[in-house]
Amino acid sequence: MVLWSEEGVSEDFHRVLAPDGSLVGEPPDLGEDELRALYWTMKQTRKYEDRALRLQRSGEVSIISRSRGEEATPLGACAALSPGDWCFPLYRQTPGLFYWGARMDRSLASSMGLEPETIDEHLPVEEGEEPAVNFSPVYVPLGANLPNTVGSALADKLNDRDTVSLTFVGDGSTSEGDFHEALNFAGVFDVPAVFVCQNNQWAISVPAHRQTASETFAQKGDAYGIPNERVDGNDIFAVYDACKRAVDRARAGEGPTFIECVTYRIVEHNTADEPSVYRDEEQREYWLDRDPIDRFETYLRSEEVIDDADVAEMEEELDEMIDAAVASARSVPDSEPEEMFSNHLRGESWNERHQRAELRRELDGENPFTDWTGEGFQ
Ligand SMILES: Cc1ncc(C[n+]2csc(CCOP(=O)(O)OP(=O)(O)O)c2C)c(N)n1
Ligand SMILES: [Mg+2]
Repeated sequence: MVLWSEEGVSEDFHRVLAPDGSLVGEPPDLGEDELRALYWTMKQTRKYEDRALRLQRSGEVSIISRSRGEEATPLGACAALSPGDWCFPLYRQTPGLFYWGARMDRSLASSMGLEPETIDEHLPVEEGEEPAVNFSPVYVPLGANLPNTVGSALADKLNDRDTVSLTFVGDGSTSEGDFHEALNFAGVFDVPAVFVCQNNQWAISVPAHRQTASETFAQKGDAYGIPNERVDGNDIFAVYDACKRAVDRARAGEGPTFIECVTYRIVEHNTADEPSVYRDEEQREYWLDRDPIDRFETYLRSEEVIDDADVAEMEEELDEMIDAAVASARSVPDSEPEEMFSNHLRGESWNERHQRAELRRELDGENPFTDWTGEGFQ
């Protein structure tokens, strides 16, 4: 069976909520409050990213990668975690961070270059409080999060902790060596990890059918002895259901799972990209009809979980929260340039001292590269 072609992708996958919002499978066991929280987070992310895009266009935000049209994948996966678990996100999982209470003002301030990113940058931690889910800083080097996730899961296993480590990998990033090393290790050591492949069918300008000759991304788990599943990534119920089963398996000591969530990157890769120069925008129309928020909203309305008044109230509240987050982010003072070196390592290294000294010379208007002898850097 050919699942990848220039014509598109097969929709032969686990689906609970059809694109028209009707149920075609068993919905997960979620109460009304949880359903509303998922819907709220989808709306929050979309509004937040729209605002961040405008701020990028006006020069306040440096760069953003939106999750528009893909929200159900990171959200459903992160919602399946429990407090104390670990998550290693990439740059396209904002809904997962917001679900666990990450602050919009801190997120904005870091993309405005006003606050250096630290290990707790995105955590909903107030003074003296334990974090809910432990989020690592957002990874930009593709693939690097995967061995770290396996290390985190192995550490928990060796320490008899029942916490789970979950991470994401883009379709394109499955071509990184780190991906294969991490999955191999995870399979051999049977670690409590969940790998979610957010297959949005594009890696900047490279389509998924040029990325792999495999029929599916899910089947890559077979090579490493890791159970795997392919789901509709725009169906919040299917993603949550598959990830919850995987998280429960990992917590019960039954090892890792690899889940491919099929979605589509309906917008640019990031704000430095222009997709119309390399792809046929007809595909985009097709995927706009499969929007994860529209289908979930149709379902929630049909079940009378939300109505017009609820949606209007949520939108108003979110607009106010985002206005407040922008104002709060703008009030963060510039950080010292040297802070970019902080928080990478525990303690100090020779390289770090060397780089700090170079930067200081540059800021003092001197040529930073004059002294190659190492003198003064001991
Ligand atoms: C090791 C490494 N190589 C190249 C890049 C540049 N880069 C950033 S995103 C990207 C494409 C990633 O595509 P995919 O894994 O499908 O994730 P998506 O952006 O579609 O979510 C590339 C090549 C990088 N960040 N890190
Ligand atoms: Mg991709």
